[in-house]
Amino acid sequence: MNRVKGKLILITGASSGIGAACARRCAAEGANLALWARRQERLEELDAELRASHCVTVLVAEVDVRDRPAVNRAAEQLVGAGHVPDVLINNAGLASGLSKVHEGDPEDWDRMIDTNLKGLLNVTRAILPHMVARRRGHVVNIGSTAGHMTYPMGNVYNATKFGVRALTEGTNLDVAGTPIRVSSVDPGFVETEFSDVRFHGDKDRARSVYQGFQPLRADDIADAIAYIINLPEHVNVLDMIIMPTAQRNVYVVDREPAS
Ligand code: NDP
Ligand code: 8X3
Repeated sequence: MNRVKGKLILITGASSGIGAACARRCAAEGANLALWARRQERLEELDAELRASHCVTVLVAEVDVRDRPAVNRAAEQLVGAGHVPDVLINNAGLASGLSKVHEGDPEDWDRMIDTNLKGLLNVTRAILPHMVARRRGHVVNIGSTAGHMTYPMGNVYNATKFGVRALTEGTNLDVAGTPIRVSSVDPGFVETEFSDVRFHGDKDRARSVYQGFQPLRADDIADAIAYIINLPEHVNVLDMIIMPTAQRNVYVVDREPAS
């Protein structure tokens, strides 16, 4: 059943990967969209594509989730125009680097902690009060299998995603007494720009992450999110872990040997 048609869905990190796939999926179901990311030109291209193919309203804004005043301004703009999101998909996030903790670059740590944890908090703090005030809403945080199990050199990225899991559980407790739902979707390997970003643009290294097996596609995660946000109001998926079949845990993957 389609329960999102006509609703407003705010997606952070909508300029690529999972966020863009969610935007396409939600627009196809008739939802109106607010799309945030830093790359405004990517958002504008997506906006044009969605408007051409679906009869929905799309509001795009260049927002760096690390920039709390910018997040607050963008939220006030939305809410001030009467657009309180029915669903918030806290998707913006990244890994930066892959090193032993005693060899890591503190700039990478700041980038991950500021985006994955503080950025998610900034957006939640700006939007959730409006959901609480009208006693309606659903927050979907994108965590990771990296938030359930550490892997070698994952250290700080793992810590941020363990933190996202704690924030999902904590936020769910904090909205007790309201009908608001808080969910987490925790994917394993999804082939997006994620590894390009992690390896600072080293495309060969990024490609090697997904070689020899069938990783998830961003659309697979958008499907799962669409399932969760279309459930009736008395049903909340607290945490959904989704892995490629070939991935058995965070670092055990059945890979075909290179020919
Ligand atoms: P992509 O790199 O393709 O997309 C990441 C998105 O986050 C981009 O739209 C990017 O937009 C946005 N973003 C990054 N930093 C900021 C910021 N400071 N402010 C606003 N937006 C930002 O990767 P994915 O789609 O794979 O990643 C989406 C989420 O999924 C992340 O939270 C990631 O941790 C999580 N995840 C990914 C997995 C994977 O294997 N790919 C597995 C498990 C979880 P822009 O650069 O334009 O700002
Ligand atoms: C992204 C998946 O395993 O590369 O969260 O950390 S992993």
